[in-house]
Amino acid sequence: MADDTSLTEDQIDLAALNDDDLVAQMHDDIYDGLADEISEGVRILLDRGWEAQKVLNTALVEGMRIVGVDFRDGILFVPEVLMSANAMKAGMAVLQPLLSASNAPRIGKIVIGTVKGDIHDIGKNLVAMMMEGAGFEVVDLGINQSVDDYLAALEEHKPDILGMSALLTTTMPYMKAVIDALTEKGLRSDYIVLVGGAPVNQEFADAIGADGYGRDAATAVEIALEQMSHRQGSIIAADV
Ligand code: B1M
Repeated sequence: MADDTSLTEDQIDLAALNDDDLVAQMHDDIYDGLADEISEGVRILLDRGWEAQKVLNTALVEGMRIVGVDFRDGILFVPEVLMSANAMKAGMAVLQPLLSASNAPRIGKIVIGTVKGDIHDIGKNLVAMMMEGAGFEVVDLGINQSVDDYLAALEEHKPDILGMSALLTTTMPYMKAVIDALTEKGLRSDYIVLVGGAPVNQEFADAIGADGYGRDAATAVEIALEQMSHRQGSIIAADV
């Protein structure tokens, strides 16, 4: 009798699923924190000709959105959501070379980090990858960055853009503390300040004096490019 010994009874053959069922299964696998299955699902979709961006948004980001709803409603707890985050990161690792690959000439440099008190880094990592893909040199400071950390990094790396991410309503005001510190030191106009994260919006960005707000990673790149062209335009104008 022919028998497929490569799969145990409760394992699903992801490659045998059609696109819609595979994406639905990947949402479940993110929910259940199954990193290996997510890496495999991402590879299958790419092999089927899906664009990296479509895999990211349809399979991964949407899966995480569902996790967020049950986290909010007290159905999922921190340890489970951490596993979901690991699964999401496993999928992002497969996509990373595609999202950050760039033939574009180096456009500028961005220093990016998640603000103090906040350890969420998935969205910030995505922004960093896509900035690289657009031709930016990216210095990723990681999470939980204090005013002093940002100032030291700006001094060391001399970027064009400072990017800050915050995922908590309690940490987003910290972005203003960083901008205020730049202003106090007379450094504010040296950098384009770009902010983002789930609770942040344009109104908040305007209120704290940021130069730009990115709703998502793709928009963040658009805004960064737009701001860079203004900046380069003004540098050229000042030179003549
Ligand atoms: Co947290 N968490 N979490 N969490 N967590 C949220 C943010 C929350 C909305 C969940 C909920 O209640 N529905 C809620 C915040 C509520 C609020 O403040 N209003 C919340 C909470 C409460 C908490 C804790 C306080 C829970 C607790 O301990 N009781 C705790 C806080 C820890 C801390 O930071 N001090 C906590 C912990 C965690 C985990 C560690 C378990 C884990 C993080 C793991 C990690 O990041 N390595 C986690 C996760 C995973 C989430 C959710 C479920 C998913 C976040 C995510 O990765 N989304 C989240 C629910 C949600 O957001 N719906 C939630 C996917 C990602 C691609 O999207 O990060 O929004 P996002 O990034 C997007 C855009 O926002 C934008 O582009 C990205 C890509 O498109 N963007 C930028 C982001 N940064 C940008 C910067 C830019 C421009 C655009 O320019 C520089």
